[in-house]
Amino acid sequence: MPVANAEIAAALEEIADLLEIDQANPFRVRAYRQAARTVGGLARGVAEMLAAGERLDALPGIGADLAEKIATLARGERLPLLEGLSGKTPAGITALLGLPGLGPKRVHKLHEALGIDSVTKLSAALAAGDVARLPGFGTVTAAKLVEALKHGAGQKPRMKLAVADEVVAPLLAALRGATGVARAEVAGSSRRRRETVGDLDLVVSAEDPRPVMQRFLGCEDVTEVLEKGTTRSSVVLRAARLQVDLRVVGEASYGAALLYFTGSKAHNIALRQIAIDRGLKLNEYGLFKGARRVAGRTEAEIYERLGLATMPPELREDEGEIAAAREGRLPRLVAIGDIRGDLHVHTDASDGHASLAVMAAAAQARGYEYVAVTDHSRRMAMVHGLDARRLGEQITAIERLNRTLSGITVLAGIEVDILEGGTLDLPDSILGRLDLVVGAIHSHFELAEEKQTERLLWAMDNRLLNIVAHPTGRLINGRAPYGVDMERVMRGALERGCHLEVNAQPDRLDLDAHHCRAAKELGLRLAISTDAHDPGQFGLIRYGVDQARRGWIEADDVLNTRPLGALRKVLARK
Ligand code: DGT
Ligand code: CA
Ligand code: CA
Repeated sequence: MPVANAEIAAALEEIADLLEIDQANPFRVRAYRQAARTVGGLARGVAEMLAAGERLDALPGIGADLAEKIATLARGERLPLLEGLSGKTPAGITALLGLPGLGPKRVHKLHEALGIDSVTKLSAALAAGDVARLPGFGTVTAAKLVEALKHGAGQKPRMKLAVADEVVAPLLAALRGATGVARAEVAGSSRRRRETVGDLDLVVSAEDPRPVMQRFLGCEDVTEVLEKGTTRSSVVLRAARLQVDLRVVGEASYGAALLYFTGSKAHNIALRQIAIDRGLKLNEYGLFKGARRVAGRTEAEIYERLGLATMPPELREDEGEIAAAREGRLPRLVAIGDIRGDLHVHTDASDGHASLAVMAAAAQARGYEYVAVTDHSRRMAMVHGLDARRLGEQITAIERLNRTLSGITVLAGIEVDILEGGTLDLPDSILGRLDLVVGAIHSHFELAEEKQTERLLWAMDNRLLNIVAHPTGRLINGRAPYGVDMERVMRGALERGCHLEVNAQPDRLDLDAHHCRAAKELGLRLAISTDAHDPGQFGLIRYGVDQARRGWIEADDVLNTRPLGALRKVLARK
């Protein structure tokens, strides 16, 4: 199976951590960290680049030795360096690095003096006062650590959904190919399309569980078997150390098992209560009246017996979906097929990797009716943001391109910087010539909430601004959202005829599902956009749609489900 870039980056990052704890040469540590960032930021898969005969040592900061190691990881092979280092260092110790005040030297010392090799042991030692007493630490350092641990520091970050998807597909393919397997699906948070997943839960139906279980445990990606049984097993996968749970059931229980392991836990508990109220019993084997199974083959028949309409996994969070299902008012969630165009796309005029024509062709190949080109504005100098002159040239180029195209319209737009005071980075004279203006914050993330909120409201006061891109600025596992009163921003947008974006980049997903739900309740329409930087990224729309679905969004709540004519009317901001 192709190894995901994120997995390779995680392995390189782990090497850097382990080298650091091992007190290796800092330059060597930095080289691995840099390489992890480089690989993590590539637009294409390393495996794919190697298959095309491209040289990895042509990448910035990657020499022959690193290129070789990256290629080994990309082939899914074990890396002796990593194995050697992990063998030397207890598994939990890397989680200690990066806690406030804990560099490699102190981690080393905690291990040597107090035998601390995990966050759990650190917590215990802190509670006992051992850390504060250790020379070179003291009460201040200890107090900071206690505070950080209280806020979830040191916990393994959850895997981004898009990375998990790359892992799921080949696993399911392997299981479906095993003897006797009738159905196989991923359940859990992955099926509910949460933005990150803690572990994977696979459900398989087979009358004889042995062949599929054997195939599962024998997957080349498995590095550790946590639990091994006839019908249930748990393993840890190699590079990203992701846990995967497998449950094998008979056909008659498949729907019940899928329902149970899809969750969420809160949804399950609510369903079980409804069953009890009807004198029934619900578990992962079926819905039972006494000893007789009355449903279990499919999820739908179980919901039906419980008096509920079947609902998509994205809604199953016990946040009102059960009442809605009972009363027949479940939303008809937006689907990928409803999307008629993308409203946030970059070209090589700024930081995209492909030309205007190539991006337009890719949008057309997806069957889109329109695509908006929205390169960065001049403030983003490091990515060659467009000034008024270059934007004028791009508008002309788009007009020319549109004359050669049929079936798709390229809209002229911009992702204009929202400056610190809320003004836009380009004059109205040029913005007014565009089909749409997307605005975004790329600086001064640290402003106080009141200021940041007003900055966005002022920006939206400009009648030329249509959509605020990635409205909170968060990066999943990377950067907290900036402080902003999103409810005020949403109300402000609604009053002004402005809109907010659901950015589909897997590390953004911004707005998130809860914001989507809040927007829907207000009646604020959203754009779901990929922010594509190359033609391959149009497919990321799925991730935006999935989060919107988790937020109960229907097609009509989305700007870019509209035909071009209707979209233009909305964008006119009359
Ligand atoms: P994750 O893995 O943290 O991203 O989240 P999930 O939702 O995949 O949770 P996980 O893997 O712990 O369990 C998978 C599903 O199994 C969960 O969504 C619902 C079900 N489940 C797990 N524990 C319980 C439980 O204690 N009670 C009930 N009713 N269901 C449970
Ligand atoms: Ca899970
Ligand atoms: Ca699980």
